[in-house]
Amino acid sequence: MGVNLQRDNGGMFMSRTLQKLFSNLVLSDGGERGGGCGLQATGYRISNFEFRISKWLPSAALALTLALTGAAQAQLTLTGTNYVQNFDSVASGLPSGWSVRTNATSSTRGTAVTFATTAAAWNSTTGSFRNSSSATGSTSADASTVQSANTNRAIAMRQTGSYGDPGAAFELEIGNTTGKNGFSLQIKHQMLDVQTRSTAWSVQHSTNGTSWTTAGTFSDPGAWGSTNATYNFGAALDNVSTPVYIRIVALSGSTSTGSRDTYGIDDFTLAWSGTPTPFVSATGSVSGLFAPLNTASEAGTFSVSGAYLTQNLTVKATLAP
Ligand SMILES: [Ca+2]
Ligand SMILES: [Ca+2]
Repeated sequence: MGVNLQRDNGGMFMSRTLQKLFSNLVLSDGGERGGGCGLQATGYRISNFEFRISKWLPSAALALTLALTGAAQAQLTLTGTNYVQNFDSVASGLPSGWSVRTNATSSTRGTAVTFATTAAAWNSTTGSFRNSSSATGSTSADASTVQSANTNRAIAMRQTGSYGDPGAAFELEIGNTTGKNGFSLQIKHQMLDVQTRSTAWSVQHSTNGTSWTTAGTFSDPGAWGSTNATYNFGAALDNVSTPVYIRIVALSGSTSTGSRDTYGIDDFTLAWSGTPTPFVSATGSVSGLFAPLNTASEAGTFSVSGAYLTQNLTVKATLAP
């Protein structure tokens, strides 16, 4: 958000706007001389200053949103208080922000690969990411025709010795989390075709695509069906102005021998808290500056900082009588 520096009444000094977006707002310029934010008066004594929230600038906010959208159309834009993805429309393609990848590692996102939108049977051994019937409300004995007809879909993948083992990843890219905090994820891990090999699927998050934090790992249960899991991301994804990534990834090669499972995810539900309370703080003081009439006073220096600001911050100098 921006900062307005305003003089209380009349005069010629200090009427400017600094723009520094997002949190950790610090005024580091603004004085006619000296460092920091200098207040300079002519013929007046500056007795105090105060902070107050000034008008919001909708045009600035709008421009920011458009710029982010234009930069990467594949990103998901968060609205409201949660994001629920049931994947029931994947016959038309992956939802906004989602990609499926191979060759992902602990420090890379890997390479986006094709998602097969045509419904595939759970036991299809073709190495692929694909549109599958969800395990929720189904039974392991469902024929492929029943699976295809099921309106409850999931996104799934089958690893092979040359495809996605290791390095398969389901990834969601979010444009930003500005003004949002306290993220948590609920997801259904689905074991859709039980085979003898085992793959561990890690739930990870990142704010840069290269440094990833593991929130939890889903180990092969060895049994068909859906498993609910919840992951708390702490403050790691709070109020981030740049893209945020969440993925379910096979970081290590499968263990044991024989065939590989078909694994999928469904009902990906991301929740967050409301906008955190804005706060401002100040260090330094500009009180007690004094100069004869028509003579510049000493420059006073102070700094203002804040976080989670949703409106401009106005710094106001009040002149003593
Ligand atoms: Ca579904
Ligand atoms: Ca297995």
